[in-house]
Amino acid sequence: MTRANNQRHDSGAEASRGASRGASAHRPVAAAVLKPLVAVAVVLAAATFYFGLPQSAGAGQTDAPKASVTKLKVTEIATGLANPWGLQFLPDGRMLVTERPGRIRIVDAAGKLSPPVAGVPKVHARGQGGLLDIRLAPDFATTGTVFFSFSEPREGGKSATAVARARLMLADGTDGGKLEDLRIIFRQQPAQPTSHHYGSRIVPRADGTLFVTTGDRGIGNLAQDTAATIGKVIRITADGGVPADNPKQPGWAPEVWSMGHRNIQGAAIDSASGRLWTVEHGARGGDELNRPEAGKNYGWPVISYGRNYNLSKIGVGTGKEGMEQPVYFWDPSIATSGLAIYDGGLFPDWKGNLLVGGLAGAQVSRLVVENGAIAAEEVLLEDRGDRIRDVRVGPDGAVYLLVDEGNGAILKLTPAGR
Ligand SMILES: [Ca+2]
Repeated sequence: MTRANNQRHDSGAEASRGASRGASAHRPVAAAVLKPLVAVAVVLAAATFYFGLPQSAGAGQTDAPKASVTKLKVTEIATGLANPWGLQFLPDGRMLVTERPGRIRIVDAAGKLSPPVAGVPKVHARGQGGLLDIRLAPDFATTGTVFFSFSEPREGGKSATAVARARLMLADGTDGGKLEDLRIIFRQQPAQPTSHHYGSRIVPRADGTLFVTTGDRGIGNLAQDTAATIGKVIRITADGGVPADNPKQPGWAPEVWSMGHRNIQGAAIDSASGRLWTVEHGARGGDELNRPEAGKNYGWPVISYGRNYNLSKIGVGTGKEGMEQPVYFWDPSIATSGLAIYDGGLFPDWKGNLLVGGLAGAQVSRLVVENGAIAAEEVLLEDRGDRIRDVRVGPDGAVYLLVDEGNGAILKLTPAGR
């Protein structure tokens, strides 16, 4: 999302000022109340500018020391993809790539695009909506099962995030293959008239269940509505059921794993620890890295390090009892997108590092994790101006990136000289 979009879509703070859920995100506040609030906010913002971050930002929670510089070779291996969103390697080395308008392509090592895979359902391809992430099931080799997320058209022009599973029938040659036995296994509730903040990433776990990340649909308070599957991390079985060990807090929708998220477009499991990491778009200066745990509340829109675009405070500030702090946040925002945890062999120094794509930031942020905190950061590719939508580690250990444009591309990162 661009900074302009961020601005247009930032309705969380308004919704948090005592407004009733979902109904009054844009309710005007009486000028008599607003003026002193704005004045206080401007003073606070100025104080922050001069005296640094609010005290509750822990050491290493933002602006980490610079990591060592990596000399990279960047190769454009495919072009002609329309707003590519999710990338997944097939066992044969080819790539499945979603295009947001509603197509899945198979891309070979030479960068050749297949015709669209047949059988993709109709998607709500408006605003930030459309076809989103795609993942292979852990048993893909024997079942051909794939999962994909999309903005599903609902009644009355509304839409919501959904996840489908299907069997991918791969044909020989240049044919794109087709999806069979398609079933929707997750339907976000309730549907909304907006066309933004859909999330979403799918992360299959070794136990056969899936994490699905969602967004707040631009209505921040729904992220705190425990019955809504909006602004949440969701965990479901491969058939769409509820895993027996989901947190199931009182009043929570049974699929909810964690709550209080704004718009999670990056998620990955660290194979060493088995822990889930996510990145989410914040408001201005509030993009977050989290490690969501079962049954916890990550605070949006009650707490945030971001500010509204008029610099006023969001919710109650940066911290509150019972709400989790982000592991790390970006100020200024980079508009976080895909997340990968490096586990390849081509960059031995990157083992276990988090690689976070940035859209508006037009970069990849390499984060060095030590004892669960961020010890150092390197900004990669900041001289190119590419909006990075997804980040994947290939079977060859190279890092593959999707560039979000109407004529989008796949980039491959390898060490310089290799
Ligand atoms: Ca948060």
